[in-house]
Amino acid sequence: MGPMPAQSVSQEDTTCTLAPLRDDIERHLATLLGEAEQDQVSQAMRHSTLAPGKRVRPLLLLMAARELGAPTQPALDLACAVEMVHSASLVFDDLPCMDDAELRRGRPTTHRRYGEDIATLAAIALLTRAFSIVASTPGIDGDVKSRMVARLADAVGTQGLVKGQYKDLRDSTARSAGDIHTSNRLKTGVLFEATLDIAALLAGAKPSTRKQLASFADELGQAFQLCDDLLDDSPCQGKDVGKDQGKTTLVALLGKDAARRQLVAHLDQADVHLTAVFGEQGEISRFMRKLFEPVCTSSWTSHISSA
Ligand code: GRG
Repeated sequence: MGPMPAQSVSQEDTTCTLAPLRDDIERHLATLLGEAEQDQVSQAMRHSTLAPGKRVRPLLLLMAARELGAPTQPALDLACAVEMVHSASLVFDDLPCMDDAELRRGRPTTHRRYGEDIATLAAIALLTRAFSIVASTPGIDGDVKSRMVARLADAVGTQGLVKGQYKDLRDSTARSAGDIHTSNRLKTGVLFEATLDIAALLAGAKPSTRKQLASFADELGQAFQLCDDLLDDSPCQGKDVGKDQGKTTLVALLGKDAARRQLVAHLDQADVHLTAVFGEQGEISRFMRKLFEPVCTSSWTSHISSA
């Protein structure tokens, strides 16, 4: 396979057939983070969240909810809540005490634009707003909402993003492939898993469906992180280049070609779990193909298209 295009997982690639869903997400995020509040923290919340991200998590939630037959309006609230959690994690991740990044989603990072104090407050406010949205979404049974809140909290906490970030900050040199797998699962897979489980809970899906979706999320998380590592030295991703230097990533451990092969293997496995739930050629499978097409070998895309 030739070199990967710099814009390999760009907004255009991922959303050309999903424009209406993406528009719903953008509009609803803007409403939830309303212009009415003009203080610096609110501006910083909008700066980070309304910046052009790929919206992978909210799109997955909406597509899964739709395919599982869940109601649309609560799904949109929940999708935006998950994106706020993700956005908060990026603001924290970019802080000087963590990755010390200058650029995110093609814009100055939130602390570069508003200062570390405001960025920290904005990330905390995004996180608490997200939980408030989940807890107060109309049209969902109270017990189901509690389970969603717990699911999201667990994905953030000491067995989720926080642990993944800790391992990345303090434990990212001289790692084995197994350590990297764990770290990638915590940093990325667990939030995908919570995202899809929230859609499944909203739809009242059966345990076997939730299990398949959790396995899909794990494979997607591994593929996503491999993709991120492969693109670390690539400009035009809208974020700092070369942030993985000094870290043991799978790309550093195995080389780019083997890392790409692993990426394809994770995507193949991801599709097996998706197919078990939604059948062949479901909407999420097509989305996955678009999302990863530019970084994958043709064998993966033809495998999916002929499935
Ligand atoms: C309290 C929420 C919270 C987190 C604290 C800082 C931290 C712990 C975790 C950060 C973990 C982290 C940065 C994971 C990386 C996840 C990832 C793959 C980010 C890139 O996601 P994309 O490509 O980005 O979906 P866009 O910008 O398109 O949304």
